[in-house]
Amino acid sequence: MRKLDRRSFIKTLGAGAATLCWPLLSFADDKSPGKSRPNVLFIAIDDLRPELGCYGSKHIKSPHIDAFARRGIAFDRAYCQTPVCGPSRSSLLTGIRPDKRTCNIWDADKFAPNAVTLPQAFRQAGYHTISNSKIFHDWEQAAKRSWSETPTGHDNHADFFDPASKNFVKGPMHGPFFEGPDVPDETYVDGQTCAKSLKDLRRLAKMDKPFFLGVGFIRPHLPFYAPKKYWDMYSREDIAIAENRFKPKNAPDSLKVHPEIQWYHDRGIKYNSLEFHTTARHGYYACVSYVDALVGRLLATLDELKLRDNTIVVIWGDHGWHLGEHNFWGKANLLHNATHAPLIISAPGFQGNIRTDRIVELVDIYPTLCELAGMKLPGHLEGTSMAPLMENPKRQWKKAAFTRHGNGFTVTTRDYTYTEYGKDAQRMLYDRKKDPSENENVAEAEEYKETVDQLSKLLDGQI
Ligand SMILES: [Ca+2]
Repeated sequence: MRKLDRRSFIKTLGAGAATLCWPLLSFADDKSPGKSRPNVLFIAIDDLRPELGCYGSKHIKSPHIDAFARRGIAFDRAYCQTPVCGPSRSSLLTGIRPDKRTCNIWDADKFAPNAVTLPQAFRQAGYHTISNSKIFHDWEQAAKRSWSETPTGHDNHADFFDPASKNFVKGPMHGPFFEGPDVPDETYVDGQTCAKSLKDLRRLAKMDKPFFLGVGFIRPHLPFYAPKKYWDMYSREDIAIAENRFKPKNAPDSLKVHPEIQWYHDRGIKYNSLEFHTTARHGYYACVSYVDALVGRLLATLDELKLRDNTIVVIWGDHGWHLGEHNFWGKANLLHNATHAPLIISAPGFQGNIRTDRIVELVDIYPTLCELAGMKLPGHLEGTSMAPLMENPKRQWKKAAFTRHGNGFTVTTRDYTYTEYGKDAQRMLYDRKKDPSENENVAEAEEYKETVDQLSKLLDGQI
């Protein structure tokens, strides 16, 4: 058999799965008038890992997202295609996987300059499309063709409002890594994004065509800035820190921590000290609860306007995050915590309060939304519509997800995370069934030789 490159293989894999499911689906009439199509509320939460009440985390206060999950389907095994904000979004929003040429490209214009983007496809289908704050990371040309109105940017996400924070400035863009002043929600950019989105919803509800409203929340992305009341939802002494504050045993040199948190001032707290771990977790959790409250307002307004029954709602994170596991803070690596993302979808006509443990990828969101809205799928898409899985969450589905970062290629299966790094052939295998925290790389262990061989072939598209 000719050895396909990874990208061709993955495309083939996706097409195969789609063919398998196609006859079971019912499509809306593609020529139906625009207003008969469902609206889309597309909520991106930056750097949110699947550590929420609805994902089984009892220590996190996320009541609004949890309530939303009870009305939709939660995907327990959703994976990004690259664990960095801009490239992940470029892939998701164009429906194209990162290849060697594009894997670290932040700018959707350079990633796939001619691709019909997800919002563009909806715009072409008669939707009014709006982007508030961070949907694309960089988007000048993509924005022109994707959105019906000029998008609001996300440049002021690091502004600080605690007067004390001016004493902890590390650079022109970087103040302290956390603050929690007693200010209204609208002081920070996410509160403003929410307020504008609520106004937009009221305006869109009166339009004679359906809408695609993209709402991008910046938090819990660094810096951990949230109003005091969200910090107060947690007691510092109750915050449990990561137990595995060490690099995985036998990890290759290619596995590196991303330094992002150290770009910000540490406020005198020693990096990776116990106090640092506790404080940083507290800040992340406060930001999650802040954004959760804003999500609650969006959904309450959707209900008030009686739009929920005709609106697809998607909540997604662009990748995972390390909260001190392995003494890592951030993304940009190929361990499970960095590639595993939250994804919850509710759609008219689909049962709520269900979840699936089948493997899906963020590149699947584009075809899914097109199908749920009864639109034709653009031919360039490399993901697979999850609509059949939403109908039957236990059906047979993808056996693996694929992620790239730099020269690293990762395949994630139900039980394993396997990575190969470039020409120097460094590799990592984590047996997540035995070692869910990924504390020991067993790629070179004799007992895993056969597993490595199989996963390597899977990565190369040979099986
Ligand atoms: Ca991000």
